[in-house]
Amino acid sequence: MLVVWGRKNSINVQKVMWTVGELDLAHERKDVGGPFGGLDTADYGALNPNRRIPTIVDGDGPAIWESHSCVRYLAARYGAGTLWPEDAAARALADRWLDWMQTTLLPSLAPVFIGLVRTPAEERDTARIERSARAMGETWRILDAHLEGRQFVAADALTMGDIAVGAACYRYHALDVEGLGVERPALPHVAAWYARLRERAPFRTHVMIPLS
Ligand SMILES: N[C@@H](CCC(=O)N[C@@H](CS)C(=O)NCC(=O)O)C(=O)O
Repeated sequence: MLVVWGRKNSINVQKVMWTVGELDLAHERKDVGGPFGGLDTADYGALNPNRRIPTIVDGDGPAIWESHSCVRYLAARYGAGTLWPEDAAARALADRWLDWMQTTLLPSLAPVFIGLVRTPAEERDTARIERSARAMGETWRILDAHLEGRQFVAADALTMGDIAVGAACYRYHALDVEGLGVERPALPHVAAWYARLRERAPFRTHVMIPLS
């Protein structure tokens, strides 16, 4: 049995759960982290010395942590030819968007998300949030240009490359839904791709979860 540790409103857990859902894998998810606690126990530290979520263990396999390593493992093991493109060049296209999310998109999303969602209104640095939102808009434009003429980031169908940027895209849009809107540039190709993601039941179930 596959076991996933992590509360369901963590973006990093959502990437893993969306992957689990796409692959229709039998699993058990354990609520740890955030209000559930449980990351400071000796047992959890033995699984994941970073004391972060997610962590997964698949049957007798080792503990795997780092959300993108979890996504890659599940895609490689259970999604060869679908989430995990078998051709090395095609796979590199998917892989690079996983890395891009971690190294480029996330650093630009985090100050906006933390500033608006995790900071009480009276403590918000509005000028900094607006500056960060403009910079983040420029980052999204890179993905928007890439998606022109494409259905998904690396192929005509969903691959692991869509997972991390798709989870981030929900957060980007969910800020509006929760009345915390930020200025966004026109992103027509991201919008069309995001509409395609929203057609998928595992995306709606595991990613489209209220932020607060
Ligand atoms: N680079 C790690 C980051 C993991 C991380 O920072 N997870 C956050 C949740 S999104 C966490 O564990 N926070 C502590 C908590 O939820 O209690 C990954 O991608 O898995």
